[in-house]
Amino acid sequence: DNETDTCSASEQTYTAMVDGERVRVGIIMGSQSDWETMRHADAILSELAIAHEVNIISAHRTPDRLADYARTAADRGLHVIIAGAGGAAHLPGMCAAWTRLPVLGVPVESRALKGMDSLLSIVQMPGGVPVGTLAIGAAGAKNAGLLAASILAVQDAALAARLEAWRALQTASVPNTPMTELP
Ligand code: RP5
Repeated sequence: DNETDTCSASEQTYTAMVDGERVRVGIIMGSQSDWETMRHADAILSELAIAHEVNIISAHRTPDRLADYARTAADRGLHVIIAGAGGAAHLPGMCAAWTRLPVLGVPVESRALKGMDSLLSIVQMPGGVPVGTLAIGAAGAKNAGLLAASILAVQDAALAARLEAWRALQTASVPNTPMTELP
């Protein structure tokens, strides 16, 4: 682990600590327009008190930024990267090409093809460079956050307890029977 507060990559400076915690998860997205989807990953990580960073990185508009980010990610102390993109969504795959860290891909719902283009672009990685692909849209972003938490929880007992508590609350919130009369 890098012991300094920040780590300079060639182009950008990334903060290594948030609220005294080392940043373990990086959320990246191809465009500002992806935030509406990717905010659900950000929200779940915040809920589970997992220090994380959020950046806009486009595989085709900012290719050097991507290479820089992904190649330095492991040395900067990240454990998981969540990458969301839409359309010809090569961001997660290109990110995975530059790092050995687990990359979770979130297909953002595109206007033209409703995210089927994003899904197929992300999920169909040829054998050799994996991307763990989640569902299209908000559910996928939320589950990417939860999956990142599960991965980190393997080695972090306090986080494992928070994640189990989160799951227990979710279970408790499901009623046995449906409300048959709508308010
Ligand atoms: C992709 O193109 C982004 O991930 C985004 O989902 C999509 C559209 O981007 P904008 O035209 O809204 O910037 O690169």
